[in-house]
Amino acid sequence: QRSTATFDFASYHTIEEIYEWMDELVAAYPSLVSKLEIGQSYEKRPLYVLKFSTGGSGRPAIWLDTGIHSREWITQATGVWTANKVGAGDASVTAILDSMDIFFEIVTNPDGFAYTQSTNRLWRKTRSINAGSICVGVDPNRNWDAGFGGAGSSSNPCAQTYHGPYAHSESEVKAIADFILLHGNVKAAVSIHSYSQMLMFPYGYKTEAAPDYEELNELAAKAVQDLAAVYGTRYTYGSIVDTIYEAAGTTVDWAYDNGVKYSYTFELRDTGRYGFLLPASQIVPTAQETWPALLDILLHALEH
Ligand code: ING
Ligand code: ZN
Repeated sequence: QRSTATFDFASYHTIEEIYEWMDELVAAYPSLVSKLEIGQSYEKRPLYVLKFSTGGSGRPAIWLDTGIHSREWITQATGVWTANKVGAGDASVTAILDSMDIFFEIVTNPDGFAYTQSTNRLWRKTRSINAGSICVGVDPNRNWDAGFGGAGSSSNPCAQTYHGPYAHSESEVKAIADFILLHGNVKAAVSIHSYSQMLMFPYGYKTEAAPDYEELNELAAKAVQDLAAVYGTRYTYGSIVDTIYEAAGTTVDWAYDNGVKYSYTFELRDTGRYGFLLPASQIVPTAQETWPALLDILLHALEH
């Protein structure tokens, strides 16, 4: 197949290369994969979502996103590898695709991603202009309507965790929120970040345990065990607030509070040696080890 034959999954790619690869994936597996545009970024780039579906109508769905923080390059790269794996119809996903659709946004913050390639490799936020400030951008993982503006987010436009002027002010965030609400039957949402080697679930905006804490925690334990079985990479897991820190306005808290029971967020490799500048030699191993953990979550969502 064209896309699998010529694309180098072991390298980091530009936004143009990734967009081109998406079209090749659709061309290679047209009966399974299609490309939707769910909106536009602040700088008017398209917000593309790959849809994997074997048919049916109104099927339950899985939402996956990578790259909402633009500098976390291992996530978009893992997204490409993973979407290819799903597209190629790996036997492990057949059962899922028999009854569920998968929606995958790989370049979730395209303006930020372009900026990491042109100007500042460590850019995290969106690129929206903040009225009354010389500082640019909003943290798209603090902009969601879930404890918006609370602890672990900043009201300072110059901060890396600036929550923005109001919830869903960022078109990149609003497009996903609208998509998930309009769809109405999203069973699992997995939002992929780096780095720290963690698998987390709600809540981040409050210390209270989620109503489904026991089930989410057990599933996380299994997922990190299966991840470690591949290359011995150790992940910690638990609620966001217990595992990393209090953080208001995050993707998975919003998803959970809006009916997506299996809402998880990964922090991929590493634990800080290379941090955001993870060598390209680690792309494929990172994606390979993440795959069984992701499958655990998807299969659990399928069965429950
Ligand atoms: N860290 C995340 C951050 O947004 C996180 C940690 C992820 C918190 C998901 C809450 C939910 O601060 C990175 N590296 O982005
Ligand atoms: Zn992040």
